Amino acid sequence: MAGDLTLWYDKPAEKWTEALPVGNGYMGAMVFGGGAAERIQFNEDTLWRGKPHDYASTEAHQHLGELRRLVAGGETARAVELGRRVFLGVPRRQMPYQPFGDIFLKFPGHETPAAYRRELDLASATARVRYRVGGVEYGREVFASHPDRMVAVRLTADRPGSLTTTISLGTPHKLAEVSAPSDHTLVLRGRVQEDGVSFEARLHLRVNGGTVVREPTALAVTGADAIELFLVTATSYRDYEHIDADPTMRCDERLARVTGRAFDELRAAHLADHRALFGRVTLEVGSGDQDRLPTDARLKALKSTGLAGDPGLAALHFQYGRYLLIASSRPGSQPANLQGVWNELLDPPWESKFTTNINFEMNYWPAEVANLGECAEPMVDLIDDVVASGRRTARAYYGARGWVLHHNTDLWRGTAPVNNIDGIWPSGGAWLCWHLWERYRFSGDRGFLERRAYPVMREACEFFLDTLVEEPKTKWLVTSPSFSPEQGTLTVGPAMDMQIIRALFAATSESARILGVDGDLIDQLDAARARLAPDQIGRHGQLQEWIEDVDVPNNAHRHMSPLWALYPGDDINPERAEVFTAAKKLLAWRGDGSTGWSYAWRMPLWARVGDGDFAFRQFDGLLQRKTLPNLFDLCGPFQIDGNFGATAGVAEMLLQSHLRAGSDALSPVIDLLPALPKAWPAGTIGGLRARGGFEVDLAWRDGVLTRAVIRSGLGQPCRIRYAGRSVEWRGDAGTSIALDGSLKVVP
Ligand code: FUC
Repeated sequence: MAGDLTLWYDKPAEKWTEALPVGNGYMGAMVFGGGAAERIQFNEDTLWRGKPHDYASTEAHQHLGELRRLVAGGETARAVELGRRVFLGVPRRQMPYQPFGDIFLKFPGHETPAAYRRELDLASATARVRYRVGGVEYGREVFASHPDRMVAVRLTADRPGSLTTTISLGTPHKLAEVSAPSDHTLVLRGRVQEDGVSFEARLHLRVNGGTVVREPTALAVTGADAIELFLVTATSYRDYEHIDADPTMRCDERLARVTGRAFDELRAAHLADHRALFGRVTLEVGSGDQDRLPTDARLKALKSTGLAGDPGLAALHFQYGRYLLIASSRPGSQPANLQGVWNELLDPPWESKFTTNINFEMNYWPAEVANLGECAEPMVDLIDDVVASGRRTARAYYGARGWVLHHNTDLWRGTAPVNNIDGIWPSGGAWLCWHLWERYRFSGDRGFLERRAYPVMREACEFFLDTLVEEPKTKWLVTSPSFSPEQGTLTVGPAMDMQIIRALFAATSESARILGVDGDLIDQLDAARARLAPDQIGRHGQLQEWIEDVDVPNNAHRHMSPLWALYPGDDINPERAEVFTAAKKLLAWRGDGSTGWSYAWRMPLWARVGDGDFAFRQFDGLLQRKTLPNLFDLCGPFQIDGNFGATAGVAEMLLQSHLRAGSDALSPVIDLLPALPKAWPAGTIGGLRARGGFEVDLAWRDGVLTRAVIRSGLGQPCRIRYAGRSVEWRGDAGTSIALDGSLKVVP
């Protein structure tokens, strides 16, 4: 039915990519739902290979001059050879995120369950399984509680004494062992490597009725009425420079909070916590016959109906992105990595780290607009770490002040270039700064700007003030050496760098003005900004990706780097008509997506140029071609960025607030339904956020806005626009205004 936010299936998951994810920010778990054999694979976000380590090569700086000379002189092959030899991190690859372990449950006789259903209910963040065997209905319920930092499992049967199962723990790690110290505890203890992170998981068992027999590494329960399991995990990770915490003590503490409390009480705490975040945003864009199908069948049916034929699935996918962010990124946890918090592989694709030339940032695109601002806190914390390690890299590679982060970081907060020469790209940290500035623009939180954002942005600026070089022909200031992610070869001043640095300098200078500090720096930034290589329009009328006009028409590369200033940036907009038109040309050249995230990036980009139908086409492509049965996004393999990017993309189709009504950063132009696709003629969205502390609810019919409610959180002025009309509004903090489709005030 419409609005039912449930993924469901009529058979167990066979593969990991069919299992259903739960998470509490720190821990993730994948529920398979097998009849005779249940597997719940779990993770903890601080379990990584490696140990505290600085990847910066201390000799790199000696070669910077030569590298720059080779790049500037067009001696690319030699530059590439030198770059690879002397300018990459040590070692060249960062460390991978690790799986933790598995809970296994065996149910003899349950090989052919009847009336089977497994589901993930997004509104309650609960995975459930139910089926019948021999006239008994069996149920399982799994949730990951953020307030109690554990995963809870409850097994039930509708006839007393019917639950018989063997419970064990497993792990893919070699240096680990499982024990059963009591008839209500299983312990998994180990290390990732001899000198690396140590870990412990504790599974606590509570049974109603029946008997428990302790085996060397398992607990066998016979004839119980109900069984409850509580899983806590811990590692020795304290921060990126220390791995000396005691996982046993941590497990003791975590378990002590849980063991004395009733399941219902723990569940109530979980529900209250989850609903407070998840319930802030609602979306309805219609319903159809496919609402009645299991989720995997729904995905397959798209081949004949397209996503337009299943609007309920679009809404489900949008909310799934919000669900996944809540489950993988909470204050105090690690941020969502390439796989969020879910990973079963010792060698996951791209090490499942934080890739900053698009993927990591995309994870956080929905945070502010989709009303989950606090879920972005782990990203802000990570930024503080990479400022510290990035200072060392700035010195070691460039002899510069400030801090730099290249195109990847990991648990150890590596900031040096890694992997290959495309890692020699200095703008990852500056892109992260954009998120700090945007967080201020959405929240208006001056304390955040002063204490968290501005100091970090100022130091990022210092790095570029020290390292930008003058391009000899044009005299523009450019980055060197650099790379346009992940195309071409070593270069200077690719459009993306210049756009990100322009945005950084502008935001930092404006922040300094708001805070009334650093007058000299403001002057320096404004002067340098005026000399940065500008957005250029090439001979085909396209926005140029590089300083030279060498773009190849219809290059459909997955990366949309030169369109950064169109989205997520805001500098390319209809007020700069020529550049805006050139950006559209390049966007059209890029065509449809390829990887999941590249479909997802095209969604907000097309929304920014007002083409809801083409944005929708990318959403459709993402779901038809790059989505797994559990609605996880595919890059090639599973990679979560496309889930988050699509959620941000849908928001961007329905509401935008990039421009300003005047000069104040907190006084936005709020565009209502700027890119509504024909596929969604009627619908409602509630609770999206606009910059300046606003919250917006919209309703439309026959493709036309019928009602908008805008609530002001900060008392800032705004201009509200729709279909060629606009109205100015300034309401006190806490007040709201309701408008009809002609923007007339209505009750
Ligand atoms: C970038 C992308 C790849 C992949 C990787 C994690 O390098 O170009 O497609 O997403 O990150």
